[in-house]
Amino acid sequence: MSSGTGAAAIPIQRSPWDSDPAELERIRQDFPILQRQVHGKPLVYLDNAATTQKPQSVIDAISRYYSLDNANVHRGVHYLSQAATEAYDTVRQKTGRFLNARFPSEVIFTRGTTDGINLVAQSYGRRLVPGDEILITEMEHHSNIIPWQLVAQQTGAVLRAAPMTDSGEIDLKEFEQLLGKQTRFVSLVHLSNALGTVNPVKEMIGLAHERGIPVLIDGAQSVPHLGVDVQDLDCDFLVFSGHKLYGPTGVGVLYGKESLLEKMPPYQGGGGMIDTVSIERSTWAPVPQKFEAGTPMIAEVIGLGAALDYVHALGLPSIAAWEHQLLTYATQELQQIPGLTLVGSASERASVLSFVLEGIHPHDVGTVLDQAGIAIRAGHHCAQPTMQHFRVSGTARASFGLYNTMLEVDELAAAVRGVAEMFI
Ligand code: ALA
Repeated sequence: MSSGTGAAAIPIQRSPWDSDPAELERIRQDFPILQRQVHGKPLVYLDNAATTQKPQSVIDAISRYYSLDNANVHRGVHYLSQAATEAYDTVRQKTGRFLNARFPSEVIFTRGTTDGINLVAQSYGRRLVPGDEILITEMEHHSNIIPWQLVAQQTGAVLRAAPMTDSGEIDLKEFEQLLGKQTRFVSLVHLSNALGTVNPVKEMIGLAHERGIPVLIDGAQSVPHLGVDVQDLDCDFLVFSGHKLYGPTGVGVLYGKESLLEKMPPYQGGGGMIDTVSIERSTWAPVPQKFEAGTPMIAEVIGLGAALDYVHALGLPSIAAWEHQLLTYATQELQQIPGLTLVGSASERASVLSFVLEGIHPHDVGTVLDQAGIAIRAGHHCAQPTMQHFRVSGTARASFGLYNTMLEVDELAAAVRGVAEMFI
C-alpha cells in the first residue's frame, strides 16, 4: 500500500487467521449473530460496509452499563455518575490513541459520520461568504454532499466536485486545478463505500495545505478497514461511525485539530456545553464539551470503547490483511462469471466489491442471494453521483469484515453465478 493512501501506519501483512481456520472459527464464535440461520441457511453476512456485526464483548459492555452502572455523566457527585463519567472519558482517551490524536480533547462524540460532517459544515462552514468554494469529489456518499449543499445555500458559497476516472479513481490533476483562490474547504472520502476505491488522501491533503485550505476526511469505511493515523495524514477533521467498527449504532467520532475546534462556534446549544448562562448571553465550555450539548450517548460510547478494545486485540493490520485477501479472491472469482462487470477497478481498493450483471436488476441479485442466506446490499449505496458516473441506477455490493471466510466467498460466487444463469 502506498503512503499516499494515508494508511501507511498499517502495513499489510499476513493475518494470523489466514493460515489457521481454527483461529478464524474462534473469532466467529465471538459474534453470536453469525451462528444464526436466514431462510433456513447459515447466514453469510457480506454487508459490512452498511453495518458490521457486534462481538459479545460489545453487547455485554452495553448490557453491563445499563444493568449496573447507568447514570448521567458530568453532572452528579454520586458514585454512579462519577463512575459513568470516568468510563465515558476513558473511551475518549482510547479513541484518541486509536486515531493517534495529539490530545483526547480533539475527540468529539457524535451520533455518527453524518452527524460529524453536519457539525463541521454548520460550525466551521458558517464563516463562508458568497463566492467561497467548497471542494468535494464525485465519489462522495450523500452524507458528504448534502451538508455542504445546505451550507452553500445558507452562505452563498459554491460547491464543486473533483471528477473521477472510469476506473473509479480521483483525477488528481483536475483535483489540483479545482483548488483555486476561492477554495475555503475540502471534504474527501478516504475509502469509497460504493466502489472500494482507496483515495490518496495524504497527497490530496498536502495539495490543499500548500494553499492553506483545511481538509475533512470521511473515514466511515477507512477507519474500520484500513486504520487511520490523523497525525500522519495531517487531516484537519476526520469522522467515522461506531457501528461500522463492530460497535453500536448511534455513536460516532469527530476528530478535529484543537486549534480549529477552539475557534469554531457551537453546533447545538443545551446542557453540558456551557460555561456560564444568563438570559442575555452565554459562554461556552472548552473543547470537546462545547460540541456535546445534552446528555450524550453514554451506553453507545461505552460500547464503542469495547469495540475499540476488540479491534485493537486482533490488530487492524491483521484485519486489513485478511480483508485484502478476501477481496482479492472474490474479485478473481466474480470476474469469471459471464455478464458480470465490476464497478470500480481502482488500483487501490479495500473491503468493497461492487458489480452489475448484464440485464439483471441489482435488487433481483440481492433478493435471490438473500434466499440463499447471503446478505449483500443492492442499490445506489447513498452515492447517486457515483452511480451516474457509471451510468447505472445501482450495483450489487459485497463488503467484507474481519469474520468472513474464503468459503463464504465461494458461496457468494456460486450464488451470483446461479443468478446469472437463471436470467440468461
Ligand atoms: N453508508 C452505508 C453503506 O454504504 C450505509 O451501506
